Amino acid sequence: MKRTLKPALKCQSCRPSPVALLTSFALILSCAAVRADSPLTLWYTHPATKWVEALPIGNGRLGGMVFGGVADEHLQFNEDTLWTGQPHEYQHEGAAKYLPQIRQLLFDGKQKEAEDLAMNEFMSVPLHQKAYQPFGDVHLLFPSHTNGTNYRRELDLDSAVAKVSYEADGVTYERQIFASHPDEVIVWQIRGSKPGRVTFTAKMTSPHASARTAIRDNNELALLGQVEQDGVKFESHLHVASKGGKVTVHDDSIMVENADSALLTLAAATSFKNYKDISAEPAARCATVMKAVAKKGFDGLLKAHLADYQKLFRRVQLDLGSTEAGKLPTDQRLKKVAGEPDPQLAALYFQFGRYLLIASSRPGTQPANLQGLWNDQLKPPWDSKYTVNINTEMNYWPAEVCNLSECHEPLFDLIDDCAETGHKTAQAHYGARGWVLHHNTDIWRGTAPINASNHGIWVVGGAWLCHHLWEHYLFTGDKEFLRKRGYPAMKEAALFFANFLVEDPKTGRLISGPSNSPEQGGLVMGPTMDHQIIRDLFANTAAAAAALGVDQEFAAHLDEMRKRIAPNQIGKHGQLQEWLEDKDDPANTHRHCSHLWGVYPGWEITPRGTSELCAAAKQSLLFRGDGGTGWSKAWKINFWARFLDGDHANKMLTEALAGNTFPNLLDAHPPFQIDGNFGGTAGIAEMLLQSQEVTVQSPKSKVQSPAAGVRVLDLLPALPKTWANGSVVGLHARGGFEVALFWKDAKLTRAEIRSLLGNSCLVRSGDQVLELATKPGGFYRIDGR
Ligand code: FUC
Repeated sequence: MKRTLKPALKCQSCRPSPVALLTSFALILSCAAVRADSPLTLWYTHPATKWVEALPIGNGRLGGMVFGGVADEHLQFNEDTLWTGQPHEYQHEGAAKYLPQIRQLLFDGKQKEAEDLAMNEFMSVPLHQKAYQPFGDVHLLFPSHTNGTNYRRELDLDSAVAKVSYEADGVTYERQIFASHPDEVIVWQIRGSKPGRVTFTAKMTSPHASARTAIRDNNELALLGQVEQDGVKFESHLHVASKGGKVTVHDDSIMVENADSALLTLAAATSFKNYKDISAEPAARCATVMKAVAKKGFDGLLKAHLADYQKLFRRVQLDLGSTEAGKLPTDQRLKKVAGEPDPQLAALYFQFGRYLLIASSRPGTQPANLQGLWNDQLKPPWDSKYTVNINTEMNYWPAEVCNLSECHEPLFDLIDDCAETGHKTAQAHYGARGWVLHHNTDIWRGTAPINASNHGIWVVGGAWLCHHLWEHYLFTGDKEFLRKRGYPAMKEAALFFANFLVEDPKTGRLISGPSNSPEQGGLVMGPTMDHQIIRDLFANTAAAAAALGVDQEFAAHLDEMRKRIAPNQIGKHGQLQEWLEDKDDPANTHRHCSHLWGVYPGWEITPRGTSELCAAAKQSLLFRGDGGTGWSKAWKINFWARFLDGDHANKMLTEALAGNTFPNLLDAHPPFQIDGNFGGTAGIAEMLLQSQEVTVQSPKSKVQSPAAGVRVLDLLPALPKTWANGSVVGLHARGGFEVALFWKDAKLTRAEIRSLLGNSCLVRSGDQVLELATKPGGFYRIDGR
């Protein structure tokens, strides 16, 4: 049965849209108390016994993991600028001298010799980058609370407040904790149901050998140290105020006796100013923060926190129905998901990803690293740094589509920094203009190739990050951003590749190299992924130049070069070739599927526009299989969504939940790595709304470059059978649209589209299309039948 879509409401800019009404409704509610129970709550009937069971809180810069112990409550905390090392330039001066030789060895089929030469002469100095660090721990000791009953521990995503409650000695105790972005502190309230029964000792410790505590005044204790000699200094202040009772500060602890309630505020700071300067005074930074919050009290702090957080979080609502399993504690529910569909858990997981992005990435903070900003180890896995051959980018996949555009900003700051350091690397390693970033960076913004030549020499990290600059512009239409930040970095990255690409002696095509297809097949010339990313960079840079009315000749040059880059090829197994040569191993089930970049996050391979290549890409994914780490499965959700196969996307999501998720819903690579959470959230959005395609004239015309033409909004493109009824409100689409969708029995019943920029769009639902000319602020309602 065909469905008709027709505009039921024409543009009425004076008429408030339901989307706008929802926003004001959210604002009205923003001061309400924390809800006791909701589908947006992670909850448990016992304290965390391991770090990966504790509940994460964060304000973008400070992060905490709340264990919820009864007699020993533990908060492990982080600050996002605490790293090993100090300002340092990593480029290997003189490396460029060896570039022609490395390339020639590769052209001659001497890979081992090329890798050896590169390992000796071409790598970062030093060979490895630095590590993100834990900061400290706060323990609240309640020695008499040995028998806690009626225990509950929860994290409410709607308020970003974690809560622990239990009964002991005839008193109900309740602790609430949150990380406030506006006030820059972690706030903790401890209450007892009877007066005078709150008695505990707060202790501060840190895994750093240099750390010590110091009394600041009658209510405040400091924890301070330095990561390494000449390294980053750190300090945190813990302030305790009580209602009733007595507070005394000792050398390493604060005692609260017989109070009605206690309010703890924790500030933390380091000496890091920027990647070139670590001369700040952490003590002064903490003191400033503490002074500003001194008189606010718990209610004042909570009110400011809710107003700030809910303004972001409540922009998007997702309802996939309720399930029986939804009545269970989160850890028990996770155990069931493999055998019993739980769409409501998918909705919770989706919102948890949005929560984590708000908690780990705010304007002015560091971007989310491999663990967001949560880390308890001095030597975390992969140093908890920024791996840019998938992981860092995946962290930001949900930012625009899930209506958290501001949370994208820290990534743009990182790009600005890497464009500076990467300029030096481009010169030292390639004798090239522009900037280059290899497969990792750290807080010192290293851009040179690290670890080993077989995978460290991968040249398109910066180019991939530039895709995010263009995406930000496509979603927001922010020309000022494009002019001042997006285009300059894109242009310089494109300049690098305009210098770097070489002619393949066999085909005469332009190819990238030396480089590699991440973690597959070692150092090579011409990996498919590189070419997809460079084509994307060239196309987007040329489109940006056109949008800004600048650099016409340069843009034309990029267009010319783009057409000469080695194309995607279909190999003998019907697969999309990972390399120039047809040498893919169909039995390879490795987690990396890099040559499918052009399917997602790129868009040069689409089911409707390039169907043969798309079939080959799908074949490649089928060969790789459904296994993998958390991030790998998350990427596969997005691939299958782009292949318009909702059931397979949901299979990947379910397997990620069942096999790659810790009890606290954080991604289990394993070990914990946050990218899978963000990739999963983006994947769920991708199943419900896609907007990567642009058509030029009629709906039947082939998909062209997304730089110009009419944006296609694909509604419910990959809805799984088990999500038959539901709604989503507040997703964003490229071209500047806010979208709400409602469906029943797997059929779209209503779509509401708010045009933010006044662009036209083509709305597609199944095989039905409708062209919509919009005005800025216009609201359009479409009924599906
Ligand atoms: C690469 C991946 C791993 C992990 C690490 C940070 O080594 O293959 O799975 O994500 O980066």
